[in-house]
Amino acid sequence: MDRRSFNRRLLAGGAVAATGATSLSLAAETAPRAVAAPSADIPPETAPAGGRIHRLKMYAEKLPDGQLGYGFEKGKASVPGPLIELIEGDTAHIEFENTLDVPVSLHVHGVDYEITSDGTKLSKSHVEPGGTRTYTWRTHTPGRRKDGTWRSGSAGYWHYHDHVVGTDHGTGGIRKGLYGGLIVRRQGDILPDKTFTIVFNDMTINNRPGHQSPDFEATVGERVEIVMITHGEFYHTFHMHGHRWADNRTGLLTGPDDPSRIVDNKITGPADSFGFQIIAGEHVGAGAWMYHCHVQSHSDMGMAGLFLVAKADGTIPGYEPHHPPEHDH
Ligand SMILES: [Cu+2]
Repeated sequence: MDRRSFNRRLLAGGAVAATGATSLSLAAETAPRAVAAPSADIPPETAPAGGRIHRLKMYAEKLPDGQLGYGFEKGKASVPGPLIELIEGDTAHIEFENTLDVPVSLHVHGVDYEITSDGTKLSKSHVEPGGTRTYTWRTHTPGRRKDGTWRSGSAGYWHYHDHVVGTDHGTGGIRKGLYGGLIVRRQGDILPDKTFTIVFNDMTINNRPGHQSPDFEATVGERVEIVMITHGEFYHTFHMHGHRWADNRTGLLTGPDDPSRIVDNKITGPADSFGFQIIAGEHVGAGAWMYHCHVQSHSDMGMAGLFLVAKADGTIPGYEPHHPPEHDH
C-alpha cells in the first residue's frame, strides 16, 4: 500500500485516530516506501466532501524525559502531539483524559467550538487530574451571508495546545510539549503523500535540544506536506533549502495567473501556523537539504535540521547519517 492510498483511506474512512504514527517517534520506518511512480507524474488525489463525525480519544501524558505530550493512545504521547486531519463540514468529538498530576486542557485554533470546549480555566473547560472531558470541534465550508458578504471556510493549517499548565495561558504546558497540528482541508484540496509537523518552540524544533533537531525523509518526486507552527517567546523565520512554495492557504498555486507570492522563507511568531506542499527534489534532485530558522543566532544555536530527499534507489547523495530520520504521519 503506498502512502497516497494510506492518506486517502484515512480521510475517506474518517479514521483519524489511525494516524497513530507520531512525529517524534524515532522508530525506523518499516512500511515499504512508495518509489515506483513519482507523485508529480500522476494526477493527485483530492479531498472528498466533508460532513463526517470523528470520535477521537486523546490523552495528556508525562513523557519519560519529563516533557509533556498529547497522544491518541495511552503510553503513546509525543511532541508534537498527533496530527489531526478534518475536511470542511466535519465534526470531531475528542474524549480527552488527563493522566497528569496537574490540571490540563485542549485549546484549538481555527475551528468552531462552544465556550464549553474552549479549554481554559476562565471558562471552566479544563480537565482536573484523572478527569475526562469531551471537546467538540466543528468546521464549515465557505459561504455567503444574507447581507451579501462572504464568510471564510474552516480550511487551513491550524493547531491545538494546552491553555492551563503553569499559567492560565498554558505557558508551562506549551513549553514542555503540549501542542500539535490540525489540518482542515477543503473538498478538492490535493492530498499529500506524507506530512511532517515542524514546531519552532522557544529555541527548539519540536522540543529537541539545539543541534539535535529532527530530520525528515522523502523520496524524489513525493508530494510532501509541511505543517509549520511556532510557540514560545520568540519570532523566527522558517527557511527551506532548494524548495519553495506559494504563500497562500494551501501553499500551492491555483493556476498560472495565481498572484500568490512564491517564497522559501517566512516570518512566523508565537501561535502562528501555516503549511504547504512541495515535490521533494523538484528541479534540484536528491540530497540532504537543510531547513532552519533564518534568524542567524537561532540557526547558529542549532535550530536547523535536514530534509533528506533520497533517490529512487534509496540513496542520498553526499549524506552520512548521524541520527535516524523522523516518521511521517
Ligand atoms: Cu528562530
